[in-house]
Parts: sequence; C-alpha cells; structure tokens
Amino acid sequence: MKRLLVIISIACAGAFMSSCGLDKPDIAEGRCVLVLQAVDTSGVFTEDWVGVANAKVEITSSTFAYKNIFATDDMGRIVLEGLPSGDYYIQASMRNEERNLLLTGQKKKNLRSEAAVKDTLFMSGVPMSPLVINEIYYAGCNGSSFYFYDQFVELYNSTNDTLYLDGYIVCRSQQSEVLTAAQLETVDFALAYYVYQFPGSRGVTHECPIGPGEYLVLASDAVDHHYYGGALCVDLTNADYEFFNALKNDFDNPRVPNLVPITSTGVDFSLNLGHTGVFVATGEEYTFAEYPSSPGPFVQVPLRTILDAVEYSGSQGPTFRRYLTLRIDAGLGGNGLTRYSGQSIERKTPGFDSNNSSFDFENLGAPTPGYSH
Ligand SMILES: [Ca+2]
Ligand SMILES: [Ca+2]
Ligand SMILES: [Ca+2]
Ligand SMILES: [Ca+2]
Repeated sequence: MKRLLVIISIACAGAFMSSCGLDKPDIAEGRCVLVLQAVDTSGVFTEDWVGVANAKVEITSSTFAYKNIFATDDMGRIVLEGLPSGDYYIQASMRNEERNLLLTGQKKKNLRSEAAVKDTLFMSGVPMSPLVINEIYYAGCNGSSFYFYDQFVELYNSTNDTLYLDGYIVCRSQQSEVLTAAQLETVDFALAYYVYQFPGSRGVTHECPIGPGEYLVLASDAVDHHYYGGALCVDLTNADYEFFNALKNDFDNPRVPNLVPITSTGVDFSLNLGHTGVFVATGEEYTFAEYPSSPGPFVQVPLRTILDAVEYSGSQGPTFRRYLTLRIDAGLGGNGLTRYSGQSIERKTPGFDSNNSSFDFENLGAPTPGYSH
C-alpha cells in the first residue's frame, strides 16, 4: 500500500518576538522555517512514492516581492530558514526530456501564523507542451490617454526542434456569460471571441518557423508605441508578427507578417485590460456558433487542439467567473496587476508549464518582448 512518506512542516518560530506593543508590524522579519520534501507520486519511474533528488523548488510570495529557487538534496529535501511571513506559492518541478514529462507539485501556503503548519506536497506528471505562451502584455501603458495598443503575446518553443506554426490560431476567450460555469467545465471546446491565424497551411507549408528555445512576439500593431502612448509603452517595431484586421481601420507594418482574423468580430486582437483568457491551437478544427443575447459569432475550439492556454485576472471579486475551463488552466496569472501600469505577466521559467498560471506566471515591472526576464 502506498503511504505518505513525507510531510512539509512549516514553522514560524517567534516571528513577532522582536516587536512589541502597538508597534507590532503586520509583516514581521523573516523567522519562518520551511522543511520540504518533494515526492514523486506519478508512478512513471517507480511504483513507490519516493523523494525526488535535485528537484527545483521555487518559493514566491504572492506579491512577487520574495522569490527564491532551491534544489532538493538526495532525499528530495530542502530546509529553508528566515522566510518573512506572508502568502507563498511553492512549486517543485523536474523535467524529464526522455518521457516528455514534467513532474510538478504545487501548494499555496500562508506563513502568517506563528503556529506550525503541516502539509504534503505531491509531485505528479504533466506532459510538456512543445509550444507555450511565455508572456502576455495586456495592461496598457498610459491611463491618461487610455492607450493599450502596444499589447503583445509572446510564444516560446520549449523543444529541441524547429516547429512550424502555419495555420495555427491565436485566440482570446469571451465573457463567461455565454456559457454557465457548469457548462464551461463540461463542454469539450474553449470559446473564442477573437481568432487570428498564422499564414500558410498546417502540415503543408513551412512559412512560420519557431526554432528551439526561440521566442515569437505577436504584436497588436508592430510600431514604436512610445511615439503614440508615451514612456511606459513598448517598441514593437521588431515584432515577429502583428495582428491585422484588413476589414477595419487597422495599422499594417509592411515589414512584419500578419496574423489575420477568421471572423469579422472586433477591430484588432485586443486583450481585456482586467481579465480574459488567451490560447493557441493548431487550427486543424473549429466551428462557428451564435449565442443568443451576445455579440458574435463565437468560435468553438476543441480542447484537444489547444497547445497552451492562460487565463489572467487582476482581481477576483464576488462576481468573478472563469473564462477558460480549469482543464486547460487551473489558475490565474496577473494577480494584483493594474490597468495602464505598463506591467506584464511572464512564465517564471521559459517552457515551464504545469497548466496552472497562478504558479507558472509572475508579474513583471516592464514587458520583455522577444526574451525572458
Ligand atoms: Ca493590429
Ligand atoms: Ca504587417
Ligand atoms: Ca499550459
Ligand atoms: Ca518576454
């Protein structure tokens, strides 16, 4: 019988001891101790649950003020001392190229309490996605002029081979009002509002390569947005592609190839400044659908054709509803990111994709088009 070999024990030892009376601070000096052992429960490499040696363990505070990466010892253990109290994302990972598998385990922990907290972190196997969304810059850069036209999506090839994106589609999801929360989790497609397609034909032409470890920047408009929007905006002159809607008054940089819309919806591939989902699919199959009481048409993209999907939201109020099914993104990126801040969200590690954007993504002070922070 399988049994629990390891527990995480978290002890905040005397975090508040140095302060007293009315001056006691909210966030005390780092006194928390975290003892962790990463355990493989995948059953892929061994039937027993054993500690994973040399796993990468990343500890990030929810505000991203604290971030550190550690490696487990031969027993799969790490001991961390001196952590400031606060909320943390803890993520252990280990890549196995041979099996094309990512072993990963995650926890969100609150270290505010002085009392010892005990928990378990299990690592399980997630297939690695060859093509991932590496960064989404959606926030906008100038609130006084409502300027957000410098948005971009950055893709990354995490394999050792050149991939061809001919005919692939890049999609923005639609308001969840179209599907109820229950429907969202049961249908076998994701709903797209904007769908833009790479040139060429999938599996036939080879016009859109992305090399091993390479990034592709897909710009709303491939121009230097400093000129139009100000200092915080992004120069996208050197973008690899731009979204171009020939039916509307959209900008077209002739030196930058276009992704073109497959519907007449909207003016450009613009991203909601607060909350939406973005996904990339092979484009081999999709269907159009009209929904009563909503503008459309919408595009139903089969989940099996989706290579990567990321949902983001700056906040989660009482009326919060998901845009994407948890089956393709179990979390949310962009926590705390504000509109027109000129900030961006990016994968903590290129190619690292556990299908939970709460853990996989972090907020960046400034966008990094074409590279990683
Ligand atoms: Ca455009
Ligand atoms: Ca162009
Ligand atoms: Ca993913
Ligand atoms: Ca980047």
